Amino acid sequence: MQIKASELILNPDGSIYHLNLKPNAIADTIILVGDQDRVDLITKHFDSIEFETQKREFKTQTGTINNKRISVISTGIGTDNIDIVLNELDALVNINFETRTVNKQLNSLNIIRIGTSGALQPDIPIDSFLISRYAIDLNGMLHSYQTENISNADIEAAFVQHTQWSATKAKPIIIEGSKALLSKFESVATVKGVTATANGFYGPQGRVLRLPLQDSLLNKKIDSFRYKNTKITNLEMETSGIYGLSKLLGHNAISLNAIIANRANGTFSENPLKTIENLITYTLERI
Ligand code: R1P
Repeated sequence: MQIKASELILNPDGSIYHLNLKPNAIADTIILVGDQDRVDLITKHFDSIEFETQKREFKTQTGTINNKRISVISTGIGTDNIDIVLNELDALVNINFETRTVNKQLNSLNIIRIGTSGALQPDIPIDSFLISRYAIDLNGMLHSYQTENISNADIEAAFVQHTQWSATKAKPIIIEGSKALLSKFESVATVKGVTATANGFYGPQGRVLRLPLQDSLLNKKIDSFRYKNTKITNLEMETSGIYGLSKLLGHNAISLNAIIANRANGTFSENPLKTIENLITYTLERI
């Protein structure tokens, strides 16, 4: 079936609408970052850069390090942007832009997020590296898709009950990251965790500046949630969207978090840039 021009939108040069990329411009291994300035922080380690483009917050550089071709793409903030990035990346490798049809043979990407995040548990040190074994989607974006086969109903029900999750908010969904990529990137230098993905930075992550929260105890309830010795370790704004859409589309994804804040004890890294640079080096050594 042909995908209409209003659904698969291409720019006049044949590149995909937001990412501004043509199919051969991306590698099979993709590093996603939130901040567009982080793209150069990563590719400065590359041996060569063959291509770069930017539209809005979506900046891409594709290059080579140790004979491995990698694309680094900034997503901006939030799972609304992740919806754009994951769908357009998948289109680049699985849809023929000439015929506007889905390829018979589907390709699978390896997607690695290098992000920043705040820890929720007091024992997770500032400046540590946390790998998300699972993501818990608190933001609702994935509910636009059919998620029955990627969710974990038992843990989700326990979480909803423990937190007395408001029925006016999107139902949380718990999604597992890629086991293969987890074992590739975990080491004694990493903490394994469950990453909660919120749909905002302030209220949705329990921060109060001037506005009172719908549930002022929610962060405490998230902190104290336990399921078979598993606890929720950190909060950020992209991982569940990446895990959910990667699973649905047949890609492998893992999220590596530089812990630059600890929400449980109110501390913030003295040198967050150094922690991010250390996580970049750690990731590139194992990729
Ligand atoms: C909020 O300041 C942003 O920082 C975190 C959050 O997920 C959100 O995107 O990640 P990045 O540093 O990767 O953008």
